[in-house]
Amino acid sequence: MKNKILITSALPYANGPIHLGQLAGCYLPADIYYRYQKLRKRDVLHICGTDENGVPITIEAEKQGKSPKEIVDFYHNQIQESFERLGIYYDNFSRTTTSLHHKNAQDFFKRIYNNDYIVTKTAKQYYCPKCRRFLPDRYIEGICPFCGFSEARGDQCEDCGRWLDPEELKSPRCKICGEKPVLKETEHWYFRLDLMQPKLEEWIKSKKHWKNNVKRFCRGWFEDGLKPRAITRDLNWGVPVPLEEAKGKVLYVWFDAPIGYITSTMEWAVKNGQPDRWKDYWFDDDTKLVHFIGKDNIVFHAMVWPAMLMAHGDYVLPTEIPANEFLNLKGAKFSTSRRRAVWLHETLDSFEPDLLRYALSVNLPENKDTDFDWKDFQNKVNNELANILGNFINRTISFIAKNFSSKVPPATGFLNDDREMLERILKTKKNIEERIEAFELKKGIKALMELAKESNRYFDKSKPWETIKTNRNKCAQTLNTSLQIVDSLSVLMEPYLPFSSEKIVSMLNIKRNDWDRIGEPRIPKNREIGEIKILFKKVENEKIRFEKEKLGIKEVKMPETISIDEFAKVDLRVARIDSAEKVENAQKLLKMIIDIEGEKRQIVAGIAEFYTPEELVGKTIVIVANLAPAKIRGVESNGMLLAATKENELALLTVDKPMDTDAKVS
Ligand code: B3M
Ligand code: ZN
Repeated sequence: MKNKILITSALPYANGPIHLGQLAGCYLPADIYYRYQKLRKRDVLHICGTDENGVPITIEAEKQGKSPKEIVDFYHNQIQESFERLGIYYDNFSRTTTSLHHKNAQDFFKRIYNNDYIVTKTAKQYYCPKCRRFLPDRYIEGICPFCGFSEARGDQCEDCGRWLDPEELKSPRCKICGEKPVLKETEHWYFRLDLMQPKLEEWIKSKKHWKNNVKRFCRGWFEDGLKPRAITRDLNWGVPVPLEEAKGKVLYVWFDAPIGYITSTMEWAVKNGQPDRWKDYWFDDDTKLVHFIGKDNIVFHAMVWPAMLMAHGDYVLPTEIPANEFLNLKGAKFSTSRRRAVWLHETLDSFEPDLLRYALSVNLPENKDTDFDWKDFQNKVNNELANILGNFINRTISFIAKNFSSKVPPATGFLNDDREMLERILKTKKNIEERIEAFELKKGIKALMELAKESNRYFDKSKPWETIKTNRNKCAQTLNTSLQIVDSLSVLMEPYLPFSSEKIVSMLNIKRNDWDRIGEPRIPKNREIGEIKILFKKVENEKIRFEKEKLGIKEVKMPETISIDEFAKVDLRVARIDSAEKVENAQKLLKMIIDIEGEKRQIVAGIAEFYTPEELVGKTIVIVANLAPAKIRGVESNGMLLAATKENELALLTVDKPMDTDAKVS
């Protein structure tokens, strides 16, 4: 096993607050992994910072009518603060606007330029005649040529994750004014990714255990063949290209950003009074370099960045890239720039950090996209965290407080059940170790919850509330064992639930146990335990309603029930539309002649905006046949057709297979 572990989390753009999608994608998993490695006493660093260059920032600045500097200063602070509140710990949290970073990025560029991996090319680039500017990256949007997503950006399609050249977009438009852009010549510097393909391919082949999403993505790229890519932009915000002849151009943000990992490590070393310490990580093959990212960053971390590192030559290459899929917001993607999200800082105003850490941990999108839903959050907190884990810890400590005057009862003799529980702890510990090392963090927290469930069963089975009266020795042993379990749980949960772990440690009134000693009974008898603290407060409906309303989600109220007899009063029938025509002077209405069991009837419906008369003829639909006839705009309607409706949408209910019109609907 490699001795040093350098963990990085993708540098979030300082163009908006952090949302839950980003947290589940990389920041929380990275923190869990880091905390675990710390508990194992490994030489580990967690490095991050805000990504403050490039178009994502300038676009936001323009949107808010502020300078890019104001934007990055504000969001850098906000992001850093909200990470701290959630207990996401970094050894250093930097930013890519520092002069050190600018220098590093420029030196990196010069090095690979001198190594002949960068060439210049004059190419046509989109220019907006109305805004009178070139349109790099996100300044242009259009339809993705690969997946058809209609809001693909000039540099990447958010939906399928591909790295795009702006010329590839279909129906391109200027993001600022919506105008159709024109192509104009400009000179740029290109990174010769094509030269790196053989070496990259061989390197990725050696990463057999990598996650499928990463391998699959790279394979697709190699099949298409790597091409030189422009790594400079016509923009006045970012790291200036360090060449005389490139005045007014900056480095593409995805070129400088990953170099930020190196800068942030350097900054850490300086802050710790050992300015050369960063080299121990970046120059030594004994470093396990782990990049936590979301799937939209795969191409940059698994292909472009390693290619840059190879072209440079001095640094270690990534060892692991545990890329997660997306946590979606009810089926669609979270988006910072589109401000469609549940924000971390707001969530922390309402809920304790560990509640959120738990709900996200058990729902991490490790192998497929998952959904965030407030009701589900409530269920997880109340039914799992509070009712299972919290309950076990609480009942143990309260029992001791009440029946043993808050003094740890002595171990009077371990019985089989007690021994079994101690073994279970060791098994769970091993399981969690394996799962976390394999980046299966969700399985780790589930294993912990299983142990908590088992512990509740043990408590129930031992019935201390009875033995306290009948066999005080046995009761003491049960509580002693339970408390040793609580002690172990407090260590095992630390990577996931650090705040609660801390609370338990203070309730137990003892220093946190070493990971390696988990499962060994160690709490001395008669030790006075500390004050009882509520670990997990249940989430009330009211709060969930409030959060849902913030997202514009109305609670669906199910109507009152009816009896089968009442339902049977409605005569639903299958009908065929024989003819249809518009109703004069009523734009929304169509008049139809329908056939029910050979009987012809006229019905009128407000569906003219959604169907043409021609489309309707021949359709087999469902109608309410026994509705009292009515006149609509003076035209008689004898029945009502059924349709699914929503704002601005309507779809007729038709039958799934051919059916004669003598069929009843039931
Ligand atoms: N800022 C993209 C993102 O926030 C980008 C990551 C950079 S990591 C070097 O998803
Ligand atoms: Zn796409």
